[in-house]
Amino acid sequence: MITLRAAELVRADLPLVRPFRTSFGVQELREAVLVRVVCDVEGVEAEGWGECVAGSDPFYSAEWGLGAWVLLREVLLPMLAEEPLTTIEDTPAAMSEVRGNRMAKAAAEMAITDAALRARGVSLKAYLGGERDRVECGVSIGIMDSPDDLVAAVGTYLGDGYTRIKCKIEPEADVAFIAAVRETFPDIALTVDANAAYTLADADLLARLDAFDLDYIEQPLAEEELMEHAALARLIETPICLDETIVSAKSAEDAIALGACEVINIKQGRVGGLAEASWTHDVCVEHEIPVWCGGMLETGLGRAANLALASLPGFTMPGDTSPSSRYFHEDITAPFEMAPDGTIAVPTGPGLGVAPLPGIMARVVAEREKVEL
Ligand code: OSB
Ligand code: MG
Repeated sequence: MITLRAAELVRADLPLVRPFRTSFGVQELREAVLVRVVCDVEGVEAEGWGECVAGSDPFYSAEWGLGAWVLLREVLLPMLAEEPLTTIEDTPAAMSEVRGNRMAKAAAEMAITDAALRARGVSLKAYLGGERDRVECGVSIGIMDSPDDLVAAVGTYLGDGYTRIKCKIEPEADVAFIAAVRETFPDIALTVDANAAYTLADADLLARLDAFDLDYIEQPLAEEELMEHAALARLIETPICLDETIVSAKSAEDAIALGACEVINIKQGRVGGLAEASWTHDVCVEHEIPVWCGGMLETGLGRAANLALASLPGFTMPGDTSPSSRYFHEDITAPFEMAPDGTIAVPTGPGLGVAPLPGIMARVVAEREKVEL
């Protein structure tokens, strides 16, 4: 039995080492909404932390940090405290009355999972059935001012050891930019992410990317456009990878059945938590769809969860699981570091295996609120 005894919301503001430009805006600050819980786990009191992946504004997804904060405070955390949970896996069902709001739910689930696993001395990797000890690191590069700037940035990241390069694209910053990268680096694993910046009417333009041997093009069209992605898949050779569209294991199943994607990016927050992420993984494995772990500029807390997830056997492509230094001068946990071979170790300690460092939190916490349960 897991009983939620206390909960607190914390916002940590971490400046990014460089601005991150995408087709949905420029981000310079990670405003991470964190959930801290104290649970009674079979008589043992344990603390747990979760991170909400939502951004500062509702431009990537309908959800955003401030909305998640209010929902966690007013609805989700009080709902989870109503009665004890029999097992960790009961957590999503205990919130199922609330429609959508998957990123907020995922943050609460992560905190409870962390607390319960800490009390039991089990790592998240072991709990999820992870197999890898180390995970390959890709990097997601924001839109640059010119093809030359992008080539320079790619060169720097390759020098650091990243094993896959993903470039954000948007109309006017696509074919010429990617042509320059491919010409300079003929053999690298290269992908692009459009964050829904195109429409099916752009199919001819997107087909020009076929010349660059991309592993995939990520989310070319809008979130809801399942049929249009399936149509686009018939017009271009580059495999389509879906990100925003995949909000559950069921939606992955539907997208695969329709031929809307050949690759899937799993983000635990986007699909509503770690349990749903592992079910989504299972669907992909069953259909032989390669998966990789997406990222949302998380702090070390969300990063730890992503690494544990990425250690599952179906995660066969390098994901956006970059080391702390790609994002922040100073992370809130002990920093995740990439080895020269371009891999990061999956945490093995109980729960997430990392926790916020009080000295750093004292500098970066912008807001804190106790939740009335
Ligand atoms: O589309 O994958 C995305 C960051 C924020 C929101 C959406 C996305 C991203 C990234 C960065 O691409 C991935 C990362 O390194 O965390
Ligand atoms: Mg994406």
